[in-house]
Amino acid sequence: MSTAESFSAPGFDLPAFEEWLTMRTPGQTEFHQAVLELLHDIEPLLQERAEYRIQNVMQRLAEPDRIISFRITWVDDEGQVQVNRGWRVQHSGVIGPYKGGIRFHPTVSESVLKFLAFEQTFKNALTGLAMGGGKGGSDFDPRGRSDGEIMRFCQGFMRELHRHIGATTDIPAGDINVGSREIGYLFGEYRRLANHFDGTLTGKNLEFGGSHVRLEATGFGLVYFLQEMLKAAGESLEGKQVLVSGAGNVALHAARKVAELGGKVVSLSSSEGTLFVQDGFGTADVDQLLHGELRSGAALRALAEQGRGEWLAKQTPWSLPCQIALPCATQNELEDGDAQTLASQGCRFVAEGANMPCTAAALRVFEDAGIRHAPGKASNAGGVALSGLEMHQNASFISLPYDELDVQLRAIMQRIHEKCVEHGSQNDGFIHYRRGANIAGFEHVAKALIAQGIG
Ligand code: NDP
Ligand code: 2IT
Repeated sequence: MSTAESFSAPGFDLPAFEEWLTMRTPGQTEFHQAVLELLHDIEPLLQERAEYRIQNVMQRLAEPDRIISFRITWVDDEGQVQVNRGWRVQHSGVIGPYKGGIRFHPTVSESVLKFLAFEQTFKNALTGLAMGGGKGGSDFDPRGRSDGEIMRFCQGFMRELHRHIGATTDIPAGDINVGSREIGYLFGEYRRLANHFDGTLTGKNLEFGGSHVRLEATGFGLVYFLQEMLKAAGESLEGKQVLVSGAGNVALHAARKVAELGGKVVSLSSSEGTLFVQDGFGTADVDQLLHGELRSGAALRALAEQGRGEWLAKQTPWSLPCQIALPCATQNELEDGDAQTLASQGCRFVAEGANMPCTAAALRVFEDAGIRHAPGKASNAGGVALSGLEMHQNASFISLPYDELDVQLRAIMQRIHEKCVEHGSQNDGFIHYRRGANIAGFEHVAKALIAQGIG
């Protein structure tokens, strides 16, 4: 079962591969989910092209290039020594240096980072920029931690990570609970340890090598992609009711752009509940959330206490009526029951701001209901695309103006949309975005992998 032969001739044996994957990486359910989602869409290619089977491309991609795991020790405000675990998963370096975010969250595990790094490889390929796929993080929970504790933790994390990264080796960035503050602390420690200043992290502040539009890029890029989806269906955002989940970087910038373009965002959420605003969040509401001191859940509750909307404690947004849903919080936040409710209430477009926010069963519901669904590897690629542009600027010691980068972001999202249409259009006119993105991303990575020989 573990030999390449099982998957090479005469055709690709999908059940055997699934068995191999689950036996080889027991319990890594998120990783299995991401691999199998891609695999189901590209199976016809594997059946058709003997080269992919002989080269054993799928098994090679189901095994990251390397995984670094390490202990982080740091001292909390009470003088107590704390211990956490950190990882960097360098999934594939065939189309460029490893590139992907860092996540700090108690749910972070090797499985979660492997799924994120796997997704990142194909997402980065879709951007058309020279970036391989990686992801890192820690099970550190920043909730309730002081600024000093966050700084010491970031420094402890970088004390180990610094020897594995570099501007042409591996370039981390932010993800859940890693924003500009954390990138600043991580970059400062990297710079001190490496004794040189370069673009080894992206998402930096503008004062030390950051790029305009990087902060906004994932959320704005998501909405640019959504606009293309709507255009392809002969529709527009104007007046549409939109559900957004999350209230972090991606969710708030997506909500800001939707509100700016005339759509009606009626929800934002956190792990504590949902804020429902019937007449829609205005740009001023979103700016208050973006620029306020409070974290997502507390900020939403504060808005509710000011009389802005209704706080639905412990609820997700998915029971509210909408035409468009933008899950922007975390993996598997939208389950099949939610998908059924969305479909029955008139939702027709789903674009993922988060990575893998919909369960496999939810995706089947969308497919059956004819809902147009964009996978994160296509629709949330704007963030890493801007990171790529930050790398370009750092490498040539320049800083491009905001408007120019915003135009480039839109153009990249439009090109990704075109790739999805090219590979995902069906005879009945339906665009299967997930299949399109998976085929386009896989073919790019597979070609580069094969061309570089075995090793
Ligand atoms: P943030 O930390 O800024 O915000 C995360 C938001 O999601 C918070 O509102 C948080 O609420 C909520 N959330 C986190 N975990 C859960 C959970 N288990 N259940 C419900 N809500 C939860 O992160 P980002 O906005 O940067 O990231 C959001 C998603 O977008 C992630 O999937 C990330 O991988 C993806 N992404 C991010 C990119 C980026 O550039 N930042 C690029 C592409 C994708 P609470 O505070 O209550 O936990
Ligand atoms: O999931 C993602 O694409 C990110 N968190 C952004 C990665 C990056 O390197 O900018």
